[in-house]
Parts: sequence; C-alpha cells; structure tokens
Amino acid sequence: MAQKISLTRYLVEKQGSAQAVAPQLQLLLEVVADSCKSISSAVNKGALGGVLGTAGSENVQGEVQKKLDIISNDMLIEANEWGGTLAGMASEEMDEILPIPAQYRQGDYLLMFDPLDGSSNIDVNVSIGTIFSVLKKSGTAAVAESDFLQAGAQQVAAGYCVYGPQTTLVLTVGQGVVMFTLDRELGTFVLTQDQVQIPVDTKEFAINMSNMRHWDAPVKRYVDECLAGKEGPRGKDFNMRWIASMVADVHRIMMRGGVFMYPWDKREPEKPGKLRLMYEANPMSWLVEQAGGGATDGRQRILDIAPTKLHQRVAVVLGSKNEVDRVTQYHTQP
Ligand code: P6P
Repeated sequence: MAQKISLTRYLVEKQGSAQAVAPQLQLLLEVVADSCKSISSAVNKGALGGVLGTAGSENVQGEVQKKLDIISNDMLIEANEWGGTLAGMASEEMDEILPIPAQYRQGDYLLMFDPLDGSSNIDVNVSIGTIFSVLKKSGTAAVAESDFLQAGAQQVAAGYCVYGPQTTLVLTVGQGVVMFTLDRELGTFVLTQDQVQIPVDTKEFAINMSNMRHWDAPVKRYVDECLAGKEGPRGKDFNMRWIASMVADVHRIMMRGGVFMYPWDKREPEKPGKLRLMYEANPMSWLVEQAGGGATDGRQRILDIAPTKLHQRVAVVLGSKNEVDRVTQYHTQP
C-alpha cells in the first residue's frame, strides 16, 4: 500500500530543493493546520458540544457572531501567538490587528483569516470552513495595520480547510495547489491530491439568484445566457449551485470546475461587494489561479488590487478560466 504523506513530510521533503519553504513558514503552516484540526473537532461536536447558536455579539462587519465564530477565532490566536513565526494577526472577527504579545518571540509573517466562513450554515449542518492568508512583514518597526495592506499577489501562502463530510486542507505556497484530508485515526492531514487543476470550461455556475434584480447588466447577461441553455447563445445547458459557504463552493470548483460570483449589486451601492478582500477573496483567488483558474472583481485581477482598509470588501468572480474571462469581458467590453 502506498505510504501516507503527511503535511509535515510534504513540507520537509521540499527542504534542500528549489521548492523549499522557509522554516518559519513551514512551522506556521503546520500550526495553522493543527488549529484547523481543533476547529474541525469543535464543529463536529455540534449540539453535543454546546457550540451551536449565536454568541450574542456582533463582529466588525455588524454581523451576528455565532459561538463557533468566536471559538474558532480564539483557537487560531491561541495556537499561533507563541510560535515565533508571526509579527501579527488579523481576523474577520476582530476590528483591529493583533500584534504578537511582547512575551512571545516575534516572527516575520502576518497571518490573516476568516476563522469560520459560512456561519449561517453552522446550525443546519452544512459545510463551513476556515480561510487563511500569509504575508511577509517588511522592516523591523512594530507591526501596524499598514503592514497588512499588501496586494494579494504578495501572499507567500494561502489556504482553506473545509469542514464537510471530510475535513480537507487545501494549500498553496506558490507551487501549485495541494490537498490533505484529515485521517482522524492518526490525527494527521494526509496528502490526497497534488497539483490540483481546475477545468478551464464548465457547465456549473454559483451565485445567489435571489439578488438577480439588483445585479449590474454584465452579470445579468452572463446568468441569463446560462439559463437559456442549449437554445441560447451558449449552446449548452448549465447547472446552478449555491451553498452560501464560500469555502464549500470554492472547493467544489477546485474539484470539478465552475464559476463562483458574488458581484456588486445595487442593494448597498457604496459597497463594491459582500466578500472581504484580505482574508476571503485574496487567498481564494491565489489558490484558484495556482490551480489554473481565473479571479477578477469583474474588471481587474483581484490579486492586483491595492488594499486601503483591512476589512474592505470586493466583488468576486472566480473559477474556470474561460468562464471568468467571459464574465470579465462582459464587464470591460460590453
Ligand atoms: P449570501 C458567508 O457568510 C459568506 O461570507 C460566504 O461564505 C458566502 O459565499 C456568502 O457570504 C453567502 O452570502 O448573501 O448568499 O448569504
């Protein structure tokens, strides 16, 4: 039987090669993976662990926080603050950045995360996940929010962990995308897919259709053409999915292709979109591009966007390259 390659072995075997991952970054990724195991265990307990329901508070986005949002956030902070790999952390669940406390060794990296994306699905037992992004801090000054405001193209690592029928960690360090599935008997993430490739074409689109009347014309045109199917300009039928958990929708696309859209709409015209740039769109966009897909805000590459605020939002179109190119073309060359 083929040997099981753990995340540790996968990273260690890169040492000494051109693909080596810096030791601090390797340790950081292993600790983040451990945090995901802890979160998976808490999520899997559900009602038995008394972790369902709301926490009675709101986050910086003004969204009601679920108990598991806070539990997951605390798990990531407590696991990552002492390791000597980070200068600071930022989270969807925290208004401000979190500098590493003075009693711990400071590191070179910055970790941003959405600790539990898809919270509306927690209480109804639908897949949710953790999304994380790693940047490198420059200079020796004390960490500040401005250190985090780097374009997504500057990421040194990005990944997500989906808590579904399997707990699967999906990771890139800029050398393609790899997947590790949690072996609960061993308590280890085991390599289950290497060099993930997203099919460039698809027959599956993901969008919240209830917002149709609020969309801009290019998005409406694209979706109308999908709905027109064989008889329409696309000449083929399409299927639709919307899990309302970005991690789960993106994972499906990583596995079999598709296009995911959360576009600007006129419900809150001052907001460019619903999803957050720094710890949702940027990590997911890098993963998708590393797997041969595309990711734009409808007009420009998401990874090129120069951030101005830690929790800024962005419109997202990502997935199978040819479909993303088509949606982007409808915006830029109507
Ligand atoms: P809607 C979850 O709250 C999230 O941020 C993403 O995971 C998901 O894709 C989106 O919002 C769902 O939004 O408006 O369909 O509930």
